[in-house]
Amino acid sequence: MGGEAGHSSMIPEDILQIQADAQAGLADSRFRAAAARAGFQLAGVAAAGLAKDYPIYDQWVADGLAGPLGYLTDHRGKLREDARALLPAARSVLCVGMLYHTPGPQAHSVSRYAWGGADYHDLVRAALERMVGEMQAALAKFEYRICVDTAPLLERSWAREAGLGWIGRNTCLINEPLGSWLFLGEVLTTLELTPSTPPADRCGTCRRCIEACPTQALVETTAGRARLDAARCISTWTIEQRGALAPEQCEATGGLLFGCDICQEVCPWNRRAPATEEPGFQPLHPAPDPAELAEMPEAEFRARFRQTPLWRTRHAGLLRNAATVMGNSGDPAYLPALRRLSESENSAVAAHARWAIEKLESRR
Ligand code: B12
Ligand code: SF4
Ligand code: SF4
Repeated sequence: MGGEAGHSSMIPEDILQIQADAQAGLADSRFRAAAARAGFQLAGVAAAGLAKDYPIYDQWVADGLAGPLGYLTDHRGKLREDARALLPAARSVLCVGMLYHTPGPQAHSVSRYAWGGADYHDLVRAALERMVGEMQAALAKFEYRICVDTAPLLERSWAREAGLGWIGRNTCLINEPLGSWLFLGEVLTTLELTPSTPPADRCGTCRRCIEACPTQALVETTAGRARLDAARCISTWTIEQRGALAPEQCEATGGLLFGCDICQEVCPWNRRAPATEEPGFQPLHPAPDPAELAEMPEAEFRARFRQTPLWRTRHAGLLRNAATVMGNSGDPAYLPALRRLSESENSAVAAHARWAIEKLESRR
């Protein structure tokens, strides 16, 4: 009886809603299953629209914290305000996370994310293509756009919205239990999936990352959070900044050849980070010999690193960084390699090599 009455009172909108919910439910489960099969440990959904954290970004840029990163401050900056700037009909942002943690050596000069033989941009994008392909085979046709790092999208913010983790004081997205050694990727889509819930912030009273940063690049806010000053960050200097660095920057870079992981290494949430078996992320070059790099012909550099994140600095950038590391090593055995680099046609490489020679010779 009750069932009858309920059925007769049902109006077409209800039926449509139930159908829509069923479709969304199906799409939700297809997404999560396809994400897992494509190699993602994390998957979540945010409703496409205004980026809730955009005011944080806008203020960060206004306060000059983007430093030399022009792609964050030019005309593309505003596009980050709304995900629909990248796909006008988007209804959902499907966010995924891929672990890149491997049990490599404790002492390393290359940032973990660049240890492997694959560039995550290619690897994550290919995995997202597989994921979308599987979803398209199972669901009604939908429009989509894949983003991995380079699109003007606030990836950590969307990942937070989609429940993948919280934003730590080191500014990284941290997941309990995976930690922060994660690459993020997104699919903007016209599919309407059920939004996830952002998890609570678990930094508590910890300030380890702020204290450990060798250049004080993590600036604490009055609200007890932290912002990264890109102009002070060793990752910016060694990966993004072109040309010669100032002597103070060379000093502060220490033994870091490419990128910096210090504010993540000290994070307690990374202590029990599981390891990935993804072949493309297994450690091939966590701590290359800077003298060997200095002697490496450009063609060999290209052949070895063209498909890896190290390619970002190009040959000259890595030679420049190798000179800095040799200068900071205190080891005069590097002098012959540095003398050869000081004759480089690239003025930044030659300048760093001269700085390093002077530093090593002054210790004699
Ligand atoms: C520019 C950039 C950099 C710059 C600046 C980093 C920075 N912190 O902004 C430099 C070159 C320094 C850099 C370094 C690294 N990067 Co980077 N980088 C980017 C890029 C292209 C844009 C980041 C950006 O918009 N910054 C602007 C600031 C304002 O954004 P934000 O700090 O992320 O803060 C936003 C949110 O987190 C949120 N938020 C911040 N604080 C708070 C607090 C609260 C309470 C809330 C609610 C929200 C919130 O609001 C902000 C605005 O959206 C993204 C890819 C992308 N398209 O998003 C990758 C990205 C952030 N980088 C990544 C990685 C892996 C790295 C490095 C580990 C690489 C390395 N070892 O060298 C380091 C980590 C250094 C660090 N502590 O951040 C990953 C991060 C993965 C993760 N788990 O968080 C990303 C997402 C790339 C990817 N697709 O995987 N990077
Ligand atoms: S990556 Fe290194 S330099 Fe940059 S904020 Fe973290 S600890 Fe500081
Ligand atoms: S080191 Fe501490 S404060 Fe920094 S991100 Fe990790 S938990 Fe948060």
